[in-house]
Amino acid sequence: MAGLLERYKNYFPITEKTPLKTLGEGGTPLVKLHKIGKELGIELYGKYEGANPTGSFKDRGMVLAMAKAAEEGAKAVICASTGNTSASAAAYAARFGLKCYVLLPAGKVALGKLSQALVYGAKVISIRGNFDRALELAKGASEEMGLAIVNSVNPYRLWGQRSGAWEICEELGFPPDWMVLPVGNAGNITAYWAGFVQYKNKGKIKSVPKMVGIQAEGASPLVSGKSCPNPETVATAIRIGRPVNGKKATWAVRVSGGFFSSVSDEEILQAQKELASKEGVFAEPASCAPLAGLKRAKRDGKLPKDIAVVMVLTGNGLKDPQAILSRQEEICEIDGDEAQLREVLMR
Ligand code: AN7
Repeated sequence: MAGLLERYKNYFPITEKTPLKTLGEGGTPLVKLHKIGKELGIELYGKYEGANPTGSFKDRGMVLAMAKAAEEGAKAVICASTGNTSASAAAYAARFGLKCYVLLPAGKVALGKLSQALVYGAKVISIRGNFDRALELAKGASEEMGLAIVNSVNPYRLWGQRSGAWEICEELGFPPDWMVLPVGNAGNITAYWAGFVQYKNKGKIKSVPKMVGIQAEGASPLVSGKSCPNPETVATAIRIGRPVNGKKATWAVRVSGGFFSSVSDEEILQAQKELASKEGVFAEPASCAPLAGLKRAKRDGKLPKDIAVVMVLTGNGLKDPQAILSRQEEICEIDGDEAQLREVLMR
């Protein structure tokens, strides 16, 4: 399958000099969630971004950011990350032949993501501090040392991530009524909105969905309107207190007629379990904040009936096995013995 850069050549700022490499990003499944949709009284879909090459939506933006960095002659890239950006940056840097530095909040990155950054050969630097501090350091170093920064302050990242919105319109044949995303640095929700607006301006769709952003209660600056100095949540991907794209995202949410809301860690983990056990779809905790948000909207009487809703399931559940195992009841263990097995199966 052609990569994103080939497929959307006419929609991206690509020149003859842009190297069109790919790892097969994009083209992810739009999964209809029959049971949960019925319970909520809506037509519900999940855009399963965990099917990207490094297991998250970051690959859509990273392929373009890395191609442009290579085109512009960069030798090395840098990013701060709660995990997924670092995994994606490390993989695409390897693919494009660039050196990669990643700054991670010490002890707060899911194991799958950390393993990825390491195996793809990035130089991993663990920062005793949170993501927001790591990003300040990365920005400073990028300016001082001339490294290309591949966080979502890089406009190509968000441009590439618009492709998720385009795929949804193409597959459904229409834009959804609501588009619901988990929000950390607020880049993806901004990118989706820009993607829908671009398609509307091209005459490909007639309307833009209401953009709905869900944050974790312990890291919800866009709900409270105040930055959050000590963000905390089980959804470490969105453990961010000062979203760099906060202003743009607030604008997008407002003009689209959507809203921001927050959900507790307990609701996030409950939604994760529900998505996996009722629909067979395993997404990491942050990715399940949208479902928790929809359930809350339903309880509060704010969810209209029969609307078409798409949630972006931003990252693969395998990224963070500890989120499951630390809550799992003890696993049934027996000897290699037929009688014992029979006894268990009859319970
Ligand atoms: C699974 O990797 O910020 O609101 O450094 O990994 O665009 O930040 C990750 C963010 C949602 C939030 N879901 O997206 C990083 C990082 C998952 C994520 C988000 C992230 P933005």
